[in-house]
Amino acid sequence: MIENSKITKAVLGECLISPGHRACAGCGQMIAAIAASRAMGPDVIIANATGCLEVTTTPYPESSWKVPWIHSLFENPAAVASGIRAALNFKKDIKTKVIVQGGDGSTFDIGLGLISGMWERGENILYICYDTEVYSNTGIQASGATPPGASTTTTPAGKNSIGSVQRKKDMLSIALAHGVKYIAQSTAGYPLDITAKVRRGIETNGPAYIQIMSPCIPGFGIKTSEAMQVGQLAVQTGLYPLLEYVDGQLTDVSKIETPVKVEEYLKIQSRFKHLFSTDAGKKEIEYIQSLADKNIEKYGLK
Ligand SMILES: Cc1ncc(C[n+]2csc(CCOP(=O)(O)OP(=O)(O)O)c2C)c(N)n1
Repeated sequence: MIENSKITKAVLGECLISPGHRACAGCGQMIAAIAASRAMGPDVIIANATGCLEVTTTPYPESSWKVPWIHSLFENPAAVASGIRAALNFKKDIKTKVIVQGGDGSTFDIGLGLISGMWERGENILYICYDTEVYSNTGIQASGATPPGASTTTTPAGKNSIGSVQRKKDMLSIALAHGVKYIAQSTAGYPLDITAKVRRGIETNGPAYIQIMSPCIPGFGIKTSEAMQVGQLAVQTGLYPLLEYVDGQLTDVSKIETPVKVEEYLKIQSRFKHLFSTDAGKKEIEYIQSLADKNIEKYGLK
């Protein structure tokens, strides 16, 4: 169903996360982070935002990470990474790569100003956003990445509510507007695609941004076995295409032979369950289908 030459070209390196972490069973973010880490190699320093990935891998004084890793605040890993990069540059160390990891709350919302500064300065830093489409760590609150129609603890579905009425912020366009050299999108449904893209991001001499949809078991309301399937359906519907931009040009998209209808993606997630029982919900499903159709058109996915 998915044609992507990159998927078969990933070179799997060592996984940098030890098995002893505390993420939920089947966590999509952990699947994505493990796949990302396989592209990083040993010469790397990671600045991590507050969020599930930080909390589940580094309960003080333990760490699951096999590489230097620093946590500061929810909002400032981009600035911390800038400082690390500046220190490495001063030491003439260009071999060591600097990576930021953050959730969508950190990336789309609270850390955005400092990310903007980092990109404005054109720094040689790879930023990876694990997009769970909510603030997972603090109890599934809506973020700027929450899609329309999703029920969250701050946008609960109910008699007079169809869930979130906000539209997902277009972070890829924000990155493009900053002239970020390498921009890519992937999902936890395609770990080899993630590994291949993180490798390209690391090899980029300049700012790189990779956004990975990472299904959250409680946030999406899915079974512990379903994170990869949901990540694949997100791609196969056209809602979350696998793609790459290099120097502002769309250079790679994964084609979808026969797009899957969004209902198939929505119906296995309890955050969208309410959409199937009311007329307003059915209208919202049509709207979500129109978003997928727009992507299919915009990126030439067929
Ligand atoms: C300034 C500040 N505001 C709020 C918090 C509380 N907080 C910690 S983690 C978190 C949510 C993280 O969400 P996200 O970035 O999406 O990562 P995820 O947990 O989903 O991986 C929040 C709101 C904080 N630590 N600092």
